[in-house]
Amino acid sequence: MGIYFLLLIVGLCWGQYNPNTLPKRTSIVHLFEWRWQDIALECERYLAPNGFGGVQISPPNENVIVTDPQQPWWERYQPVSYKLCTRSGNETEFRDMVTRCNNVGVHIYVDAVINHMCGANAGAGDHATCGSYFNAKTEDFPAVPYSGWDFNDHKCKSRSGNIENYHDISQVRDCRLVSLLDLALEKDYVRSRVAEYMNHLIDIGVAGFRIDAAKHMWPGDVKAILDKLKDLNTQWFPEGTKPFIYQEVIDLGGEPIKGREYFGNGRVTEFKYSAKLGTVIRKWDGEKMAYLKNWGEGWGFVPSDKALVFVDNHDNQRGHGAGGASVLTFWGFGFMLAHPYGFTRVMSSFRWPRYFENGKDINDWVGPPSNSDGSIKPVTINADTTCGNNWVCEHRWRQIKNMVIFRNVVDGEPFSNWWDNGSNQVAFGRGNKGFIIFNNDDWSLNVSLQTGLPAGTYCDVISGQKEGDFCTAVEVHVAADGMANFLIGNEDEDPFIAIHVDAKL
Ligand code: QV4
Ligand code: CA
Repeated sequence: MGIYFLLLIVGLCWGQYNPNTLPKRTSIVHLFEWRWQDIALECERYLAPNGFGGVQISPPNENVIVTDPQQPWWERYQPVSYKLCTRSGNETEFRDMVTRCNNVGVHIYVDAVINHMCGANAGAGDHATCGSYFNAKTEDFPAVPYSGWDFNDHKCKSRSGNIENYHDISQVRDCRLVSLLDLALEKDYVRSRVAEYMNHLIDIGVAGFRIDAAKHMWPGDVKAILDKLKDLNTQWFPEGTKPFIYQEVIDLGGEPIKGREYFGNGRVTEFKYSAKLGTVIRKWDGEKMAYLKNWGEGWGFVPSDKALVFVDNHDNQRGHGAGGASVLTFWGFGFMLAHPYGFTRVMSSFRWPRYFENGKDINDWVGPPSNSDGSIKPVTINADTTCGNNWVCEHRWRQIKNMVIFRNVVDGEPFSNWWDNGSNQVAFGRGNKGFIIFNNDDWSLNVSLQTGLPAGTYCDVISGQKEGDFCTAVEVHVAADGMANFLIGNEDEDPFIAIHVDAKL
């Protein structure tokens, strides 16, 4: 009885840490603000062929329409109901996207905004993406339905009703985050409305959820909601598969609320990861890449199997949330995708007209590329495979796409053959499947190292790639004893080289 009981318990709790991607699919991409029909197309034409495991989508539930400023990206973090209609599309388009992406093995992860409804100052009327009536002042959301009884007003002890002190854990959970009406998640009625919404998405075929603002919910309340969730749709997932759960808990240290409080529910976003990687690669605070030898738990991060990691996210690209200052965009992708720590998420964003005043981008609110009627512009694909209409499509940059593939190829291989020059030239391998080397010093790198790889000619997947029987750029020759020579000028466009066994001639 013992072993079976243990397996049952492990089986019951193990699921929500597992990203539910197909085997050897080790990353997801955040297609921030993309329309559902464009995501469906991208799954079929690009993400499946290039080994992406899934897509994090913007919140799919009805949100308030903010007019001052004009439809900011963050209006989607102000729910009005759980109806599936937003500027990204309606329920039919949502269902089509999930089906088509699942059918090519690219799974869908929903940004679930379940801590709150819209801002207290959002007014009353039907200015919402599905036309539902609501009244923020009376806390009336008939399209759910929620009424004043379903919010935390009586529980919050702060003067303004908003969170004023992040050192008071009750305020952080029971008061309003920037005035967003805070749901009373201890009530079974509210938990049931939220679970209904998430189960509707599970029925359609989604693989998991980003839990927005998880720090602002009591871990036990989140657990009570998750315990109401169904297993995933067996049309695409094995019987008994639990939804993948990753909770947004910004914990850079210094606050009483810690990421580890949420481990019972699933993974957490490890914000220390992108903040620290940014300082190391920028050589701030005396940091240097040689210190990355014990990267991961050695740096005080959560355990690897509890971490969702990223280099930048939709908030800190804009100075919202935390970790913004040191966050870098491109360099970090290479290191993150090569290193075994955590489950990785790649950010894919849109351009907006940045306008800095006193060091702050006052255009940080600007929403996705859109037409005069407010509809979001389609993602057009140029002849050179880049995106048009001001979609950045970082996930299509050769270096990033190739490192997503690198991570798939080396999946399961140990971190090995570390080398550093005591400064900012470092290298490491992944067993006998891959090897990467960086030069972040102000002088060139010229060194022969043990790669752990089988002998042969490898195409560097950063400066180019393997096409047919040729390398389009730098080649690396690995000798019979696994040794190879690396030359990286510090002026090189991308001062790092990555090779793996699927890029071997
Ligand atoms: C403003 C004032 C308030 C005032 C209020 C009412 O700031 O003090 O009380 O007016 O007068 C938008 C505006 C914000 C405004 C608020 C309510 O930016 O100025 O308050 O609306 O009208 C996103 C944006 C927020 C945005 C919010 C709702 O980042 O700027 O607020 O959406 O539209 C913490 C949390 C963390 C959170 C992070 C941003 O711990 O969980 O802050 N990150 C997640 C999401 C983030 C989202 C939310 C949470 C809220 O990643 O994108 O906030 O769902 O660190
Ligand atoms: Ca709350």
